[in-house]
Amino acid sequence: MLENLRTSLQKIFTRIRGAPYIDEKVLDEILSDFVDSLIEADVNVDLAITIGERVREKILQTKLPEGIPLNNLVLRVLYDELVRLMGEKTYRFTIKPGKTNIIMLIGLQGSGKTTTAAKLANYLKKRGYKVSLICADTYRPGAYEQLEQLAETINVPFYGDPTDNDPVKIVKKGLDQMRKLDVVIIDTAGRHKEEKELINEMRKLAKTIKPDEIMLVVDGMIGQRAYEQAKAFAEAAPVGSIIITKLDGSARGGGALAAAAATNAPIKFIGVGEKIDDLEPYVPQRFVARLLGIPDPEFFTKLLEEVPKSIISGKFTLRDLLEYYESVANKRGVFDRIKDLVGVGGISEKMLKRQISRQLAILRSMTKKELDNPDLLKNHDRLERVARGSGTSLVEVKRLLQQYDKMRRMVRALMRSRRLTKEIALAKIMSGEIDPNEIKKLLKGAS
Ligand SMILES: Nc1nc2c(ncn2[C@@H]2O[C@H](COP(=O)(O)OP(=O)(O)OP(=O)(O)O)[C@@H](O)[C@H]2O)c(=O)[nH]1
Ligand SMILES: [Mg+2]
Repeated sequence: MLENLRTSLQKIFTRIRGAPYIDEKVLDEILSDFVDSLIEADVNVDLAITIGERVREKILQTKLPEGIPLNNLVLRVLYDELVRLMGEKTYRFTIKPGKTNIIMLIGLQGSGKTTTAAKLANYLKKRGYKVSLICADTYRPGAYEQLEQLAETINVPFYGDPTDNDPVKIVKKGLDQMRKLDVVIIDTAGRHKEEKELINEMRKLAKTIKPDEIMLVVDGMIGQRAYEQAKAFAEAAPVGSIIITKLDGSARGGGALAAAAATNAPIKFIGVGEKIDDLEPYVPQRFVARLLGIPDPEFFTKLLEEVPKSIISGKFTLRDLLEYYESVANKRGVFDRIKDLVGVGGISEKMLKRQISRQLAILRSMTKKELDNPDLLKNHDRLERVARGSGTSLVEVKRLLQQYDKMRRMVRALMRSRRLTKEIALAKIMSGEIDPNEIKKLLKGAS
């Protein structure tokens, strides 16, 4: 679906999510790519530029809630603006109970009316409605057979008369036969904007048949021209809603959706392929979320929610370090990592193990109060007591405290930037999952 737009937007989003640090320069690069991707999807150029400027302003003016990284704000603002561009409101297609709902499809030649009529019939049939199809296209050769065949495929009643060239008469006869059904879908002849005759015929059909809903079928490949087209049809007939087709793979589908949304006409369905099942109700939030590669729109609405204080204000104490050492000290691979982190490079694993067991001894020699509140260890007597109790030296105790302080800052930076608990943050740092450069940048940004 909308392959090009999706690819470029996902690239932008991956970059935002992964960026360790977003400054104005990075933001401007991101926004420039964003605007380009909209223009490439045939969104009106002025509109795309305006959106880019609005996004920038919103990002720079919003005060970030405590503990929420700028990345989240950028993601959220871009998502909001895309949704706004693509329609925002969801218009449900409803069937009125206790009557035969008459739905008439209109649109330019080749826009996908006949295919969509069958898709819609199939969609409704699957939801338990009794549906039928009527062919009111008396112009295109083969129109009758095309719809007849589709009706057969999905096994719904069909009416048409290839010998009659008065669509109004055909539809009236068809409706007479189908009064007991829930929905009758009428497929009409494709027209050009300039063809007065066909426009008049459409008007006449609308007037005499009085459909419950006239749906305009728009080819997504026409891009932003969907705007004029929707306007022109709305002037000629009471268009109730819009269906945009061919959004699969179309380079301009995004522009078509945006343009149609700009007319304020409700877009109710989108066509996403040639097959009978390729019709979907249009929900802008879900659509945009999928474009961005995240199926759940809730992800975006939660991006700026305040993080529970318990998560980001949790203090990383010596006790956490002790518990971590005790739980993993014997696991393979952990030693190399610790070597990198605490800067005891160049020593053998045997030596490191010995060091860690000495550090464990130091930690175990601390009182509960000291483990929870390292500030107490600023006291010289306490330090001496710990060194003596653990059978180590004052120097070793001091070094451990320095290493702890470094880890504490890393853990805190990660807790804040990724909204992690201290346990998960520490585990991520220790497992090497976090790029050391990212941590360096986080520390720089935090100070
Ligand atoms: N890829 C793709 N093709 C579609 C979609 N909808 C329709 N088509 C194709 O578009 C072409 C025209 O579809 P029709 O349903 O015949 O269009 P129409 O509006 O009835 O055409 P006329 O009756 O000639 O005005 C066919 O080849 C369809 O398979 C869609 O969502 N995706
Ligand atoms: Mg047709």
